[in-house]
Amino acid sequence: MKNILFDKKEFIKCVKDNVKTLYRKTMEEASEQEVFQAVSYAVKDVIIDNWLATQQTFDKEDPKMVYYMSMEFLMGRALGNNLINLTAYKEVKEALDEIGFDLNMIEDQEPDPALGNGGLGRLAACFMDSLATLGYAAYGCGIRYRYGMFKQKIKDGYQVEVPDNWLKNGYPFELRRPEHSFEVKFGGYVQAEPAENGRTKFVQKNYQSVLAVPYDMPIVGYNNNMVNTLMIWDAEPMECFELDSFDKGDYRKAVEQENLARNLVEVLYPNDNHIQGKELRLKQQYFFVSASVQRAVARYKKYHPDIHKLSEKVTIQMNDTHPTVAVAELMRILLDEEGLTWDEAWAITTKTCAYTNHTIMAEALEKWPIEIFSRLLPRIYQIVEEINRRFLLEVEEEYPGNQYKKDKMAIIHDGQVKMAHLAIVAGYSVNGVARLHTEILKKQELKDFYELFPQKFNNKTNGITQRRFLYHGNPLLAEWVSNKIGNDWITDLSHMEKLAVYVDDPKAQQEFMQIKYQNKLRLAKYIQEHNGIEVDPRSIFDVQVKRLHEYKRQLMNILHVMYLYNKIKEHPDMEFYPRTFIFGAKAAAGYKNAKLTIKLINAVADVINHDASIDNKLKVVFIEDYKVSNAEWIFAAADVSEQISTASKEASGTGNMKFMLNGAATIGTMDGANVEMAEEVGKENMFIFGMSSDEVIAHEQNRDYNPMDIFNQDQEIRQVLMQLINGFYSGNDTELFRDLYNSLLNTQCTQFADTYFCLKDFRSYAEAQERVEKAYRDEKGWAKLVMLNVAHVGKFSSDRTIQEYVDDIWHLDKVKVTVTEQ
Ligand code: HBZ
Repeated sequence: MKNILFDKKEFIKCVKDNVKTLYRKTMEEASEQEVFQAVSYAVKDVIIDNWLATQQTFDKEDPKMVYYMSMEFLMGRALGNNLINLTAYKEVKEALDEIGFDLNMIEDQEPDPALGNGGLGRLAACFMDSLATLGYAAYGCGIRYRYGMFKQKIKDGYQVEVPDNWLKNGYPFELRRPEHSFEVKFGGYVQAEPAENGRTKFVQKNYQSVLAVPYDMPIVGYNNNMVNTLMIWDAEPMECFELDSFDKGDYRKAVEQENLARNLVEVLYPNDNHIQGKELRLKQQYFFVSASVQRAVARYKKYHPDIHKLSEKVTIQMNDTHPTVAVAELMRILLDEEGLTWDEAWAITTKTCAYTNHTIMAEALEKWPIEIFSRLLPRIYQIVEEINRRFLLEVEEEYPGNQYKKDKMAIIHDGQVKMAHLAIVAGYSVNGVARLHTEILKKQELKDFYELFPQKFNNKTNGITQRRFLYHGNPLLAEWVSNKIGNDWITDLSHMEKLAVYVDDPKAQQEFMQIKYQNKLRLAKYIQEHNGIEVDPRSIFDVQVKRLHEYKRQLMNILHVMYLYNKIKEHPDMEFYPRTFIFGAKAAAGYKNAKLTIKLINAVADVINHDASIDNKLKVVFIEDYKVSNAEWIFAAADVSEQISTASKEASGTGNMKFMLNGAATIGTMDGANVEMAEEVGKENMFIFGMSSDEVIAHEQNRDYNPMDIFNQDQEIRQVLMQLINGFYSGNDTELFRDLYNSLLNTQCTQFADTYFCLKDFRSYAEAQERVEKAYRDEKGWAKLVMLNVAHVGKFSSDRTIQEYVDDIWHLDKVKVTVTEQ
């Protein structure tokens, strides 16, 4: 397709004009940040025409739309990605080169919009990219947090959290849309009043409210003119205070409303797979959900007279339970504003809302105390109570007299509102994010619900977008792949299969490994600049980057590094292929053991990296502030990908797929999507170790695991553990790592010792690492292995995942956008 939208000369002129009008400067005078802004506005100009055309096509063709509701969208930088998807990256790079600017430098000026924690938020971002690329009408609905995920500094080995003021220079890709603002009400009480139709209507009184104002961000599809919208909501005080007459002139209340608006969207909660249960968090949830549902209904009504057919044009996907109040909010609108009966409203809601579960970790299951819930959302609470009452009648009918079942399945029980139960009862689809995960949901966590509603349950194995994580992040490999098999992989990753014919070709192998080496050089330079550590690009780059969580077992990884160090010290002449262990991870601010693990990794790095006697055989690097932008470089440079969660705990993982796409070999457990990766590439082309999920679950149920047995029998493990409490890595401060030691060996108040089986899996892990080393020594064999991984990565594109959501859950219509120059 000819790129009618991009003209080099015009583009340069536009950039220069932008610098002039935005900053009253010439290009020579402008700062790098100012040039970034000017370039981004020029790119936005190009996008705007497609965006308009897309909206016009929607208005004309009236396709069914998905509203993807998520508390988190971990978008990462937009400039480079937008250029890739506009198929204008090369041209813009050349244009900027001509006037003496380096596109990479300019891209580097963009803050990472980090409105998410980790996997769940990044998945939402990949889904937005795939929806636009596949030509489906979609709105992402989220919150415009003033402060996103904190920036991480490492001081004296400890994590320090620094606020992420990503909006401080203004964000060029967003568009404020005040004409689509909605009021959102909190608190007060509900009054029953007689309605005209003889029924009762419920009116919220004496409430506080804020104005939800959307900011739209363009989501550019790849080479198809399509531009979808991510709408993220800001909160502003209501202009005229909508106070009851009784409250008029109530200054205190007016100030409270202002404060509410300011606090609501102030900051993203930095917890991954963990719920804090803070009142403000529930306010955030209702705030963006209410505004989004109101907008969805308003848009539908603009074009359609019959609200009963809402589900033919609108579907709402709830990204985990965080937006689950959507079901009650939709009921509220249908009952109180549209005047429908309960049965009518319920029939619509249960055809419109669908739920994705992302975790089985108990501490991540959302439960709200009814005190908070009913005080903050009185009408919504009433509706949830009614949903619960009717649902329990259904349970009674199915299991007469079974009080135990009712207690277990109730939406409201023990003084709490259980959001997952609400999502399942009101949703038409419940999906897990990898096959193993979905099976565990069906057989264990959600067994009762699966028994009652088997038709609702389905699996959608996660995926990632190859446009960001290969095309943009690894341009050398992307070009190589295109040279070998053409460009089709960009929009259909299954084409990677065609690389299989090259895996034994010595020339192709050599090219492939040369590219990996170049990427390792690029990362080594980054590490030198950011960490001041010199690493050898010829060593094995062994990488674990992801959120820090005990179940992900960064601790087991670093314990293994300590074990290797002991071995090398004891046997200086043993064969050992040099390795660089690279970590990157943010820990939730209040998560003690996670933060202490970061300190331990840095402490071990400090000792090992300064020990000249080991001849640079081992290096340990902790990359500060792991985020989407540096992740792209890290994946590209990895030889070994650590996916070592305790089996059954990682719902899917998506980093695993990004490494595979970039030609790294996985060392991992049979957990999450690793299982399906092994199925695609063959177990023999991965380094699988550890207990199966069934074994883990059996130990948990039987409570028959005692790590002390291992400590007492395995002298090498014992030595490593003793080094946690003998000051070896802590300048003689024997207490510094005591909590980690205790977590591995002593039963904690609520949890058994070594909850995540680090010691149980240790030997098997160490043995798998020996296999990795042996395999790496065989250069040809290694090249073949990692090339096979790339060739079999096809399934793990988010394009495939989204197509499955469309086919099985959403049933969207494909849209084709044509642009005529306006
Ligand atoms: O969702 C992750 C899973 O751990 C991971 O296995 C999966 O691949 C990914 C995408 O499906 N879950 C999360 O990232 N969860 C959260 O970030 C989270 C954030 C806030 C919460 C609870 C969970 O309150």
